[in-house]
Amino acid sequence: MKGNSRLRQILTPGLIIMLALAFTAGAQTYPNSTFQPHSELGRSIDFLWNRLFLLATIVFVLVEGALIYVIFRYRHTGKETEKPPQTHGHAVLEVIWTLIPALILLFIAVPTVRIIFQTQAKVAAGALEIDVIGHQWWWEFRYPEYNITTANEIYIPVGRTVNFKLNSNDVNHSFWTPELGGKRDLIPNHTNYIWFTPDSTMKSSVWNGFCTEYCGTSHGKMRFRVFTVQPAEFASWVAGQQRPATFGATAPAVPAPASAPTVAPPPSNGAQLASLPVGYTFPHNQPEFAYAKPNTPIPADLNFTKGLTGSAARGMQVYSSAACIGCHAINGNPSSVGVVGPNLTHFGSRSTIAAGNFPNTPAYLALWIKNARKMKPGVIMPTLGLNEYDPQLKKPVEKAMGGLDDQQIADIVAYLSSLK
Ligand code: HEC
Ligand SMILES: [Cu+2]
Repeated sequence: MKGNSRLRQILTPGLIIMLALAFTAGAQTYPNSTFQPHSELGRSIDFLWNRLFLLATIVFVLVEGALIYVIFRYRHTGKETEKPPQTHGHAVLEVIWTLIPALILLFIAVPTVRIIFQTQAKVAAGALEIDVIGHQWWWEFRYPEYNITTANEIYIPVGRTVNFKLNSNDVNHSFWTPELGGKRDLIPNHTNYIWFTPDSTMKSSVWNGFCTEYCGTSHGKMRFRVFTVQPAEFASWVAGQQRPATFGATAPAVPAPASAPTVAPPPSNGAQLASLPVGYTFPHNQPEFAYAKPNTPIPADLNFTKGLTGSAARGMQVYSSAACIGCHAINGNPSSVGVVGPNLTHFGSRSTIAAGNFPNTPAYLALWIKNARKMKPGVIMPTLGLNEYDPQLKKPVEKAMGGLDDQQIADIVAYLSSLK
């Protein structure tokens, strides 16, 4: 009797917690969840997971149930008068407990092997190829079919199979978009592929992507975004990306012409920045899912002069004679042909800075250019703000090292933001 009520004491709350978990699990959509897949690849893996989980649950309940039953049913009561019958070898039992695991393994192995072959198969003809190149700690994306190079954000049309060709520029990385499918490693000197088809019934959406293979200091900040858009939206995005940079292929004279676009002055300090509304929407003015917004704090000691207005025309001059051009390419700006950092040709059309870490607004961009190494530890991009402390060189940036004052940075911000 005493044993039974103690059992109830343990089981009742346990059951309530399990039921509560089961109900809440279905009640909400979680960011970065693999349980609502939006491609055939995601669904295959989800199916396999469900199958294994179901079988494992059945085994668990049967085994633990039998165990608990036997423990209580045959517990030592002190009233036993003689030893129970002793069994040595039991052919039927032996056969049963060999057969059951064999059957379970069969139920696991058949779909597993089938899905391994399915997910490793070569992609069908007609897929959209996207070359993915991992860098510490950002993503380069190339569309050979359209001759486009971009970074950290991919656009793919719903309903068309995409074949990602995975390579790395430095160390191992891994490509993963939890809600669409994945993951697969990017290995130096070795090409991997992963392909899937975003569901054709999907409305235009944005998904988070991650590096899931530790690759150094800022591995956790190596994110990307996938925009699944309608075919017509994709076509217009492609057309936009194929054009050279929209702002001034030839450098205009300083001071800037009246028509030069300007940006609102970046605010003065981190606290103010954090409270700014995140000023971008996508796709095409549809609000984004809240969870796809970057949420990376700004270093508290990184400030920017109040009330500056940038000039894109001046900014192009400053940019084109600064260190930037050695690392960044802007198609249409003949002096900017570097390949160390992300291609900036259409930087103004991206929603984030620095591999999904900060919203692409003038305020964040100004701080990024001023001290990228404070915003994202370890990056190759140097600290460029005059008198800013470079955490890697462990000294402040001087004029002779190419240090830029806040007005020059505001001008570059105006220039880069105009590159839609
Ligand atoms: C030594 C090479 C180097 C120099 C010089 C350099 N950058 Fe960078 N830049 C990088 C790298 C690498 C990244 C990617 C960092 C990351 O996200 O991890 C980057 C990222 C950026 C980004 C974010 C791009 C994106 O899509 O997320 C911008 C904007 C940028 N740099 C602007 C500039 C400007 C403006 C200058 C000059 C004032 C400059 N960079 C100088 C290497 C460089
Ligand atoms: Cu990584």
